[in-house]
Amino acid sequence: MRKLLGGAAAATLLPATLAFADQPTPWQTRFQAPATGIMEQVEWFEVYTLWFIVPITLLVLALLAWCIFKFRASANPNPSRTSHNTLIEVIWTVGPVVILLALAIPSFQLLTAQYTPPEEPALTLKASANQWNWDYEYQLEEPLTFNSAMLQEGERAAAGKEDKARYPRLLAVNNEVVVPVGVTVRVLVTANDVLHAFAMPAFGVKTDAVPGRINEIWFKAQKEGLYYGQCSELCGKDHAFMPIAIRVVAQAQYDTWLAAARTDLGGANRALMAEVDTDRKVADAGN
Ligand SMILES: [Cu+2]
Repeated sequence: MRKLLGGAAAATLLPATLAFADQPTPWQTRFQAPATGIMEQVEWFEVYTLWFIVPITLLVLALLAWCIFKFRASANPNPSRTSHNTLIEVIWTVGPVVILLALAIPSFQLLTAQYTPPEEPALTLKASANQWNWDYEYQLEEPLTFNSAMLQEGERAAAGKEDKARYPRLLAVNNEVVVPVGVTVRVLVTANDVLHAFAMPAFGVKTDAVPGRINEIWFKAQKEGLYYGQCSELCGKDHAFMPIAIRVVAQAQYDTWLAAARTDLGGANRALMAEVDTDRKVADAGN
């Protein structure tokens, strides 16, 4: 049911071209298309909550308008002295309790799910925030570490990232995080200097990056693509310029990239880009 609602909402609200890359679009008012089951649930819960918020707001507005009109001084010069009404007092006590329960139960279920990976994560990444870039560490037998910073306009040509639709200004980075599709990934988030936050809207994850402390989140990306997020805690003058980019690829592509990245990260990234961006052009042409 939740998946159905989430999927239907995503299909109607987002153009098909976003199937590959998830990033904010101009004048966007809704969420980015969900790429994880958690984000589908977040989207479902948001719509579910609106079914309470909108009618309550309209009811209160209508009651206010009715009272203002009907009981105005000119129409109602002698106000009633009524001060109690048992029935209405029971209704306005029990009603909100029922509404709060209906909101709290799915809310706590979702919160629990967000902190409970469905299985032991196959891959653990450490993301350490700096003013104003990210250090990533793949916690493998032989760890892989690299820094990821916002792509400068002057670096586009050398990096082969001239396509601004795929590598948007202020969101594209020099070195993307690469993870395999359909795999549960644990992310340990911390910071080296001040408070930052790791946020990836399409995955439904966001957590503070706190110096001296590790916060754990997880995601399981269900579709391949290039996903963008940003630091979401005001961390200084370049807070707006420390994006997060995660490339979700097939397991085989990930394995190839990982093997190559150990010796030549730039080369591994370019090879992977050439492969997935070509696939994408072919798919676009076919549409
Ligand atoms: Cu930051």
